[in-house]
Amino acid sequence: MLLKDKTVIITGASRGIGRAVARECARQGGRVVIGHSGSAQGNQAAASLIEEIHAFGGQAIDVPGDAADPDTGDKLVAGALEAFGSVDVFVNNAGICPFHSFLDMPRETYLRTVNTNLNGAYFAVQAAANQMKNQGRGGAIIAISSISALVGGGMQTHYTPTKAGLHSLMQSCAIALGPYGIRCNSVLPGTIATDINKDDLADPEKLAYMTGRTPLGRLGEPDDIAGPVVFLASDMARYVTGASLLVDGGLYVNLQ
Ligand code: NAD
Ligand code: RM4
Repeated sequence: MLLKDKTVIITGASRGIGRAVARECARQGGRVVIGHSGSAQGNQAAASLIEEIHAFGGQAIDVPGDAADPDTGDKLVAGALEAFGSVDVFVNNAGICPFHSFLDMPRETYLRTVNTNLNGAYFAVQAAANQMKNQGRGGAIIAISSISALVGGGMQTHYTPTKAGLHSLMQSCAIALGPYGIRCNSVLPGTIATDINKDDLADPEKLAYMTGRTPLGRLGEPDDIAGPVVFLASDMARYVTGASLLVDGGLYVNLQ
């Protein structure tokens, strides 16, 4: 029960990595706030996750809101306070990666990616941090950045800067929020099989290439990310701030 009595907000938590993180946080005793887009699919997926969490005796609510909207962070905090009375952990996970070549990148795709992955995240982190500061007992903020914060992708020129931006945001926020006992860290997943890369990895050559590059010999699963997030959220990581944790099966270091 590493997160007993902690309220944990997770954005983009209805599916993929966010869902696995939310489930594990609830298993660890956290009171979970499931952020999701508010689409019909999102509502349905959030409802099924709440059911799953209730089934093992956990606590969870959902709060819809577009991650790109600067007001969504305030809504998530308000929902957490209304249901559970505090915000102790904030996990910024919502993100998109519509793979596209650089020279003809549509402006709309670039702007939507940056707004969803980084600009909305900035204000959501700010909202959570202000609430943690007012509570006066610290907190933990975790950004789901990526291995792509450190390396490039020819079809990800709009995406990798957002992941580097989140990584950098956590480093700067670790300094800005350290005096309040609020720790800020990022998790850098490698390639995890989810909806975000389903089409990309449908190409058997790409799939074989990504798997072959990974020393542990397989792509990641959403559950592989949950443990590291719980660790950083928990008091076991009480002296860890401004850090980043690669969770990539060894993909990053595999030069030769
Ligand atoms: P996913 O597509 O399964 O999940 C993305 C989540 O973000 C979904 O719940 C989706 O509803 C939500 N989301 C997207 N746009 C949103 C919006 N405008 N408003 C609210 N919610 C929105 O993919 P995933 O792999 O689980 O991705 C989660 C995070 O992990 C992303 O930030 C992604 O960049 C990051 N990541 C993924 C991988 C990977 O290989 N899958 C690797 C590194 C980092
Ligand atoms: C990650 C990484 C993965 C890719 C996903 C979409 O950050 O680049 O390889 O599949 O994004």
